[in-house]
Order: sequence, then C-alpha cells, then structure tokens
Amino acid sequence: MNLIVIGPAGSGKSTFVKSFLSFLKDDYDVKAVNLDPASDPIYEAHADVRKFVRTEDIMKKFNLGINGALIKSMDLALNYVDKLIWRGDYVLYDTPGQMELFLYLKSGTEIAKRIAESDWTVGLFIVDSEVASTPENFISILAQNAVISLRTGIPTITVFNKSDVVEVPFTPSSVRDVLRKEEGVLAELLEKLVDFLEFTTVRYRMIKISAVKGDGFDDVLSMINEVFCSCGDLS
Ligand SMILES: Nc1nc2c(ncn2[C@@H]2O[C@H](COP(=O)(O)OP(=O)(O)OP(=O)(O)O)[C@@H](O)[C@H]2O)c(=O)[nH]1
Ligand SMILES: [Mg+2]
Repeated sequence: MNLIVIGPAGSGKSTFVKSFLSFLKDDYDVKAVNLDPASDPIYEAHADVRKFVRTEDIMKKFNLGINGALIKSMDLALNYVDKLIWRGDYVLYDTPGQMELFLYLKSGTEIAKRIAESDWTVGLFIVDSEVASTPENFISILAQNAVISLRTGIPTITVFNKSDVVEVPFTPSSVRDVLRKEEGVLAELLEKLVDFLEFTTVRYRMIKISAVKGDGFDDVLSMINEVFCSCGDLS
C-alpha cells in the first residue's frame, strides 16, 4: 500500500515519515520515498527525487526563484517517476510543504496519479494541531481534506500532529454543538458545512498523533487499513 504524506509547510511530514518508518519496520516490508526536491530526507530513503532533481541546482541553472524552481523541479521529476515508485507492504511518500505542487500543478498531479495507479493508495494529510484551535479553523482543515481527496482522487485521512504541544479541542460532532450555541450567519454556515463534510468524508475519525514521540501511530495504522475495507467503526 502507498501512503502519500501531504500537508502544509512544517506540519511534520518528514518527521512523521521517519518515525512511522521505524514504527512499522519490524513487522512489515516498509519503504520511504522522498518526493521533496528541495530537502534531503531525514530518514533512510529507498528512493530520492533529489538523486535526479535538486531545486537549488534548478534555481541556478534556469535562473529561477524558489517557486519557479520548485515547479520546474516537479516537471523534471515526472521523467523519473518510474524510478520513484516502489512496492512494499507500506511505501511512505514524503512530499514538499508546497502542497499546491501536488494538488494543482499538472506534473505534480500526474506523479500522484502514477503512484495511485501502482497500488492501493491512501493520503495522509498531516496538519499541525495548532491550526485547528478554533471551530472555524477546525472546519477549514476538514474542508481542505475534502479538497485534497477530490483533487487527487485519493482517499485521504486527516492526521492532527504535534499533540504533545497542543491537542485539537474538537471532534466533528462536538464542534457542531459549539456552533449551535453561537449566533450569526457564519455559525449557521459552518454548522451546515460540518454536515456536508461528514457526508463527504465518511471515513473521518479524529486521529491525533505526535510524530516526535510516536504517539497515536496504532490509530493511524488501523485507519489506513480500514480505508479499503468495510470493517471496523469508521464513525
Ligand atoms: N513538538 C513537536 N514538533 C514536531 C512534531 N513533528 C514535527 N515537529 C517539528 O516540526 C518541525 C517541522 O518538521 P518537519 O518534519 O520538517 O515538517 P515538514 O512538514 O516535513 O516540513 P516541510 O518539508 O518543510 O514542509 C521540526 O522542527 C520538527 O521537529 C511533533 O509531533 N511534535
Ligand atoms: Mg519535509
């Protein structure tokens, strides 16, 4: 199974890949692939896009700024995609913090598609729990997860990271209770949005982890395995 680890800059994607790799490695054939052309992996990578494309070199060679160079890097990386796709019980794909490269760029979405075609694939949307600290922000994260699933066609689980620092104070149902007590159009809109998001992300269950401490990894693993089967309680 492929696990594409996606999320905003600094949310802990690479730290998660490193820790989850060591969590799984005794029991499974597990591999990690670095798809971030701008950063060296902090874990043992079985394949590394930087072997083929390095964003700092692209900046110099094509006289580009960082964003242009990242786009160019992804375009070039597409030529090597066959060398970046691995097989294993679990293959973890680490992606750059610029999520839009995999969501909106043609070459990025093509790379994600090629990975998804190679085996069962689940997305892990890693977010810093800090960004979900208000009802509005919590709902916006769920909405972003729905966008990722829709854009990539890959079922994606939201994983709230850095729970050792701050815990997300909501669940989809508790946030609805909070919003019911509030007045105004925004609260009403958000309450309706929760219904919609629960409907569109039926697999949704709160997963809280600390990538640094390794907390919550059993939950991540069982959720991943539930995505493609109808077993378990997905509520
Ligand atoms: N406290 C705490 N810090 C964390 C956790 N996970 C990651 N970090 C820290 O967050 C920072 C960013 O972690 P990375 O793993 O580099 O994040 P990333 O999402 O790969 O970042 P980019 O690749 O730059 O987008 C580092 O300083 C990590 O040590 C966690 O569970 N708890
Ligand atoms: Mg990283």
